[in-house]
Amino acid sequence: MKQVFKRPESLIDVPFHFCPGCHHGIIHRIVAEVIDEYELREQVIIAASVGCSVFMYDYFDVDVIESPHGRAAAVATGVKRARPDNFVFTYQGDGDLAAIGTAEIIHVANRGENVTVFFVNNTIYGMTGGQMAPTTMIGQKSTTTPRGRDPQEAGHPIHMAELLANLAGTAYSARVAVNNIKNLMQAKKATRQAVEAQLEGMGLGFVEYLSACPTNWKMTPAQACERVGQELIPAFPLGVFKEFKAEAQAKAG
Ligand SMILES: Cc1ncc(C[n+]2csc(CCOP(=O)(O)OP(=O)(O)O)c2C)c(N)n1
Ligand code: SF4
Repeated sequence: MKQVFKRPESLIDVPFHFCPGCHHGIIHRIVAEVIDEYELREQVIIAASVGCSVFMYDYFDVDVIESPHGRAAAVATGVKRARPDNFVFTYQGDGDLAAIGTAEIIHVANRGENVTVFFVNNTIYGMTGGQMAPTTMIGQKSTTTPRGRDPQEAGHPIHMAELLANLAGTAYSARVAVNNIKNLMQAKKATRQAVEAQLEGMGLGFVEYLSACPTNWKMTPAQACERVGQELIPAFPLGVFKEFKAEAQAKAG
Protein backbone atom coordinates (compact mmCIF):
# COMPACT_ATOMS: atom_id res chain seq x y z
CA MET A 1 0.00 0.00 0.00
CA LYS A 2 1.27 3.49 -0.84
CA GLN A 3 2.25 5.46 2.25
CA VAL A 4 0.63 8.90 2.14
CA PHE A 5 1.54 10.20 5.58
CA LYS A 6 4.54 9.68 7.82
CA ARG A 7 6.44 11.29 10.63
CA PRO A 8 9.05 13.79 9.35
CA GLU A 9 12.58 12.42 9.72
CA SER A 10 13.56 15.63 11.48
CA LEU A 11 11.18 14.84 14.36
CA ILE A 12 12.08 12.25 16.99
CA ASP A 13 9.30 9.71 17.53
CA VAL A 14 8.16 10.87 20.99
CA PRO A 15 4.82 12.40 22.03
CA PHE A 16 4.67 16.19 22.37
CA HIS A 17 4.10 17.59 25.86
CA PHE A 18 1.85 20.41 24.57
CA CYS A 19 -1.71 20.80 25.89
CA PRO A 20 -4.44 19.18 23.76
CA GLY A 21 -5.34 21.49 20.87
CA CYS A 22 -2.16 23.57 21.08
CA HIS A 23 -0.92 24.60 17.66
CA HIS A 24 2.77 24.40 18.62
CA GLY A 25 2.74 20.70 17.65
CA ILE A 26 1.30 21.45 14.19
CA ILE A 27 3.85 24.21 13.61
CA HIS A 28 6.71 21.95 14.76
CA ARG A 29 5.55 19.41 12.19
CA ILE A 30 5.37 21.97 9.35
CA VAL A 31 8.89 23.20 10.11
CA ALA A 32 10.20 19.61 10.31
CA GLU A 33 8.53 18.65 7.02
CA VAL A 34 10.12 21.61 5.26
CA ILE A 35 13.56 20.78 6.72
CA ASP A 36 13.10 17.29 5.29
CA GLU A 37 11.94 18.58 1.89
CA TYR A 38 15.06 20.70 1.50
CA GLU A 39 17.26 17.90 2.93
CA LEU A 40 18.66 20.26 5.56
CA ARG A 41 18.56 18.01 8.62
CA GLU A 42 22.32 17.52 8.85
CA GLN A 43 22.96 21.25 8.40
CA VAL A 44 20.36 22.68 10.78
CA ILE A 45 21.20 24.47 14.00
CA ILE A 46 18.16 25.73 15.92
CA ALA A 47 18.48 28.63 18.33
CA ALA A 48 15.73 27.63 20.77
CA SER A 49 13.94 30.17 22.96
CA VAL A 50 11.90 30.15 26.16
CA GLY A 51 8.18 29.42 26.56
CA CYS A 52 6.17 26.33 25.74
CA SER A 53 8.44 25.56 22.78
CA VAL A 54 11.54 25.38 24.95
CA PHE A 55 11.72 21.59 24.77
CA MET A 56 12.15 21.52 21.02
CA TYR A 57 15.53 19.86 21.52
CA ASP A 58 13.54 16.83 22.75
CA TYR A 59 11.56 16.69 19.50
CA PHE A 60 13.78 17.85 16.64
CA ASP A 61 16.45 15.41 15.56
CA VAL A 62 18.91 18.21 14.75
CA ASP A 63 21.44 20.31 16.64
CA VAL A 64 19.85 22.85 19.00
CA ILE A 65 21.43 25.59 21.09
CA GLU A 66 19.36 27.06 23.93
CA SER A 67 19.22 30.86 24.13
CA PRO A 68 18.60 33.12 27.13
CA HIS A 69 15.16 34.74 27.26
CA GLY A 70 14.40 36.75 24.12
CA ARG A 71 17.92 36.38 22.74
CA ALA A 72 17.36 33.60 20.19
CA ALA A 73 17.70 35.89 17.16
CA ALA A 74 20.99 37.27 18.50
CA VAL A 75 22.23 33.75 19.22
CA ALA A 76 21.23 32.72 15.69
CA THR A 77 23.23 35.67 14.35
CA GLY A 78 26.37 34.49 16.12
CA VAL A 79 25.92 30.87 15.02
CA LYS A 80 25.28 31.81 11.38
CA ARG A 81 28.21 34.21 11.21
CA ALA A 82 30.52 31.58 12.71
CA ARG A 83 29.11 28.74 10.62
CA PRO A 84 27.72 30.22 7.38
CA ASP A 85 27.30 26.78 5.82
CA ASN A 86 24.78 25.73 8.46
CA PHE A 87 21.06 26.43 8.16
CA VAL A 88 20.13 28.45 11.26
CA PHE A 89 16.66 29.24 12.53
CA THR A 90 14.88 30.36 15.68
CA TYR A 91 11.44 29.33 16.90
CA GLN A 92 9.99 31.91 19.31
CA GLY A 93 6.72 32.76 21.03
CA ASP A 94 5.26 36.26 21.22
CA GLY A 95 6.39 36.82 24.81
CA ASP A 96 9.90 35.78 23.88
CA LEU A 97 10.20 37.56 20.52
CA ALA A 98 7.88 40.57 20.70
CA ALA A 99 8.40 41.51 24.39
CA ILE A 100 11.60 40.21 25.95
CA GLY A 101 13.50 40.07 22.64
CA THR A 102 12.10 43.15 20.84
CA ALA A 103 15.52 44.74 20.41
CA GLU A 104 17.12 41.55 19.14
CA ILE A 105 14.57 40.83 16.42
CA ILE A 106 14.41 44.43 15.19
CA HIS A 107 18.18 44.68 14.84
CA VAL A 108 18.55 41.22 13.32
CA ALA A 109 16.05 42.32 10.66
CA ASN A 110 17.69 45.70 10.23
CA ARG A 111 21.12 44.15 9.79
CA GLY A 112 19.70 41.66 7.33
CA GLU A 113 21.13 38.65 9.11
CA ASN A 114 20.84 35.60 6.91
CA VAL A 115 18.76 33.54 9.36
CA THR A 116 15.17 32.30 9.50
CA VAL A 117 12.77 33.17 12.31
CA PHE A 118 9.58 31.21 13.02
CA PHE A 119 7.35 33.30 15.29
CA VAL A 120 4.41 31.70 17.09
CA ASN A 121 1.79 34.30 17.98
CA ASN A 122 -0.81 32.89 20.38
CA THR A 123 -1.60 36.37 21.78
CA ILE A 124 -0.51 35.40 25.29
CA TYR A 125 2.36 34.16 27.48
CA GLY A 126 1.57 30.45 27.43
CA MET A 127 4.11 28.75 29.65
CA THR A 128 3.99 31.19 32.55
CA GLY A 129 0.23 31.10 32.95
CA GLY A 130 -1.40 33.60 30.63
CA GLN A 131 0.02 37.08 31.17
CA MET A 132 -0.55 39.81 28.55
CA ALA A 133 1.85 39.74 25.58
CA PRO A 134 2.46 42.63 23.16
CA THR A 135 0.19 40.72 20.76
CA THR A 136 -2.73 40.36 23.20
CA MET A 137 -5.83 41.71 21.49
CA ILE A 138 -7.82 44.75 22.58
CA GLY A 139 -10.36 43.56 25.15
CA GLN A 140 -8.67 40.18 25.59
CA LYS A 141 -8.58 38.98 29.20
CA SER A 142 -5.29 37.75 30.61
CA THR A 143 -4.01 37.37 34.15
CA THR A 144 -2.45 40.85 33.93
CA THR A 145 -5.43 42.40 32.10
CA PRO A 146 -8.31 40.75 33.98
CA ARG A 147 -10.83 43.26 32.59
CA GLY A 148 -9.50 42.94 29.07
CA ARG A 149 -6.58 44.76 27.40
CA ASP A 150 -7.21 48.48 27.45
CA PRO A 151 -5.02 50.27 24.86
CA GLN A 152 -4.88 53.44 26.96
CA GLU A 153 -3.22 51.50 29.73
CA ALA A 154 -1.44 48.71 27.87
CA GLY A 155 -0.92 49.93 24.31
CA HIS A 156 -1.95 48.20 21.11
CA PRO A 157 -1.24 44.72 19.74
CA ILE A 158 2.05 44.65 17.81
CA HIS A 159 1.91 43.42 14.21
CA MET A 160 5.36 41.90 13.89
CA ALA A 161 5.12 40.62 10.31
CA GLU A 162 4.20 44.08 8.96
CA LEU A 163 6.71 45.85 11.20
CA LEU A 164 9.65 43.69 10.13
CA ALA A 165 8.64 43.91 6.47
CA ASN A 166 9.48 47.63 6.69
CA LEU A 167 13.11 46.97 7.57
CA ALA A 168 15.58 46.83 4.71
CA GLY A 169 17.32 43.64 5.81
CA THR A 170 14.14 41.57 5.84
CA ALA A 171 13.97 39.43 2.72
CA TYR A 172 10.65 37.73 3.41
CA SER A 173 7.87 38.34 5.91
CA ALA A 174 4.50 36.62 6.07
CA ARG A 175 1.67 35.85 8.49
CA VAL A 176 -0.12 32.52 8.31
CA ALA A 177 -2.47 30.37 10.40
CA VAL A 178 -2.90 26.62 10.86
CA ASN A 179 -6.57 26.52 11.89
CA ASN A 180 -7.80 24.77 8.73
CA ILE A 181 -6.39 22.81 5.78
CA LYS A 182 -6.31 25.78 3.39
CA ASN A 183 -4.39 27.92 5.84
CA LEU A 184 -2.09 25.02 6.66
CA MET A 185 -1.09 24.75 3.00
CA GLN A 186 -0.37 28.50 2.94
CA ALA A 187 1.65 28.12 6.13
CA LYS A 188 3.75 25.43 4.53
CA LYS A 189 4.33 27.58 1.46
CA ALA A 190 5.42 30.54 3.59
CA THR A 191 7.73 28.28 5.60
CA ARG A 192 9.39 27.14 2.36
CA GLN A 193 9.82 30.75 1.22
CA ALA A 194 11.43 31.78 4.50
CA VAL A 195 13.80 28.83 4.19
CA GLU A 196 14.66 29.77 0.61
CA ALA A 197 15.47 33.34 1.64
CA GLN A 198 18.31 31.97 3.78
CA LEU A 199 19.41 29.39 1.23
CA GLU A 200 19.69 32.15 -1.35
CA GLY A 201 21.55 34.45 1.06
CA MET A 202 18.87 37.15 0.88
CA GLY A 203 18.60 38.15 4.57
CA LEU A 204 16.00 37.56 7.26
CA GLY A 205 13.17 35.15 6.47
CA PHE A 206 10.28 35.61 8.91
CA VAL A 207 7.00 33.73 9.32
CA GLU A 208 4.38 34.64 11.94
CA TYR A 209 2.02 31.73 12.72
CA LEU A 210 -1.28 32.61 14.42
CA SER A 211 -1.64 29.90 17.01
CA ALA A 212 -4.14 28.61 19.59
CA CYS A 213 -3.48 28.37 23.32
CA PRO A 214 -6.64 26.60 24.55
CA THR A 215 -5.34 26.38 28.12
CA ASN A 216 -4.75 30.08 28.71
CA TRP A 217 -7.65 31.17 26.53
CA LYS A 218 -9.77 28.92 28.79
CA MET A 219 -11.38 27.23 25.79
CA THR A 220 -11.74 23.73 24.42
CA PRO A 221 -9.38 22.86 21.56
CA ALA A 222 -12.26 23.24 19.07
CA GLN A 223 -13.31 26.64 20.47
CA ALA A 224 -9.72 27.84 20.41
CA CYS A 225 -9.32 26.81 16.77
CA GLU A 226 -12.52 28.67 15.93
CA ARG A 227 -11.26 31.74 17.75
CA VAL A 228 -8.22 31.85 15.49
CA GLY A 229 -10.53 32.15 12.46
CA GLN A 230 -13.13 34.44 14.00
CA GLU A 231 -11.02 36.83 16.09
CA LEU A 232 -7.30 36.50 15.41
CA ILE A 233 -7.28 36.54 11.61
CA PRO A 234 -9.49 39.69 11.35
CA ALA A 235 -7.14 41.46 13.78
CA PHE A 236 -3.90 40.04 12.33
CA PRO A 237 -4.49 39.71 8.57
CA LEU A 238 -2.84 36.81 6.81
CA GLY A 239 -0.56 37.55 3.88
CA VAL A 240 2.92 38.07 2.52
CA PHE A 241 4.21 41.50 3.50
CA LYS A 242 7.62 41.23 1.86
CA GLU A 243 8.48 38.90 -0.98
CA PHE A 244 12.12 38.84 -2.01
CA LYS A 245 11.51 36.87 -5.20
CA ALA A 246 8.89 39.27 -6.56
CA GLU A 247 11.12 42.22 -5.78
CA ALA A 248 14.13 40.64 -7.47
CA GLN A 249 12.01 39.86 -10.52
CA ALA A 250 10.64 43.43 -10.63
CA LYS A 251 14.17 44.86 -10.49
CA ALA A 252 15.28 42.57 -13.29
CA GLY A 253 12.35 43.94 -15.32
C1 LIG B 1 14.02 37.57 31.74
C2 LIG B 1 12.82 36.69 31.92
N1 LIG B 1 11.67 37.09 31.45
C3 LIG B 1 10.61 36.28 31.53
C4 LIG B 1 10.69 35.03 32.12
C5 LIG B 1 9.57 34.07 32.26
N2 LIG B 1 9.17 33.40 31.08
C6 LIG B 1 9.55 32.15 30.71
S1 LIG B 1 8.63 31.56 29.44
C7 LIG B 1 7.77 33.03 29.38
C8 LIG B 1 6.61 33.24 28.47
C9 LIG B 1 6.81 32.78 27.12
O1 LIG B 1 5.67 33.08 26.39
P1 LIG B 1 5.67 33.06 24.84
O2 LIG B 1 6.99 33.51 24.33
O3 LIG B 1 4.49 33.80 24.36
O4 LIG B 1 5.60 31.51 24.49
P2 LIG B 1 4.44 30.45 24.73
O5 LIG B 1 4.70 29.84 26.08
O6 LIG B 1 3.13 31.15 24.62
O7 LIG B 1 4.65 29.47 23.62
C10 LIG B 1 8.20 33.91 30.32
C11 LIG B 1 7.62 35.25 30.57
C12 LIG B 1 11.88 34.65 32.62
N3 LIG B 1 12.00 33.43 33.16
N4 LIG B 1 12.94 35.48 32.54
S1 SF4 C 1 -0.01 26.64 27.64
FE1 SF4 C 1 -0.79 27.24 25.61
S2 SF4 C 1 1.00 27.48 24.29
FE2 SF4 C 1 1.61 26.27 26.11
S3 SF4 C 1 1.38 24.12 25.51
FE3 SF4 C 1 -0.50 24.74 26.54
S4 SF4 C 1 -1.84 25.42 24.86
FE4 SF4 C 1 0.25 25.37 24.05
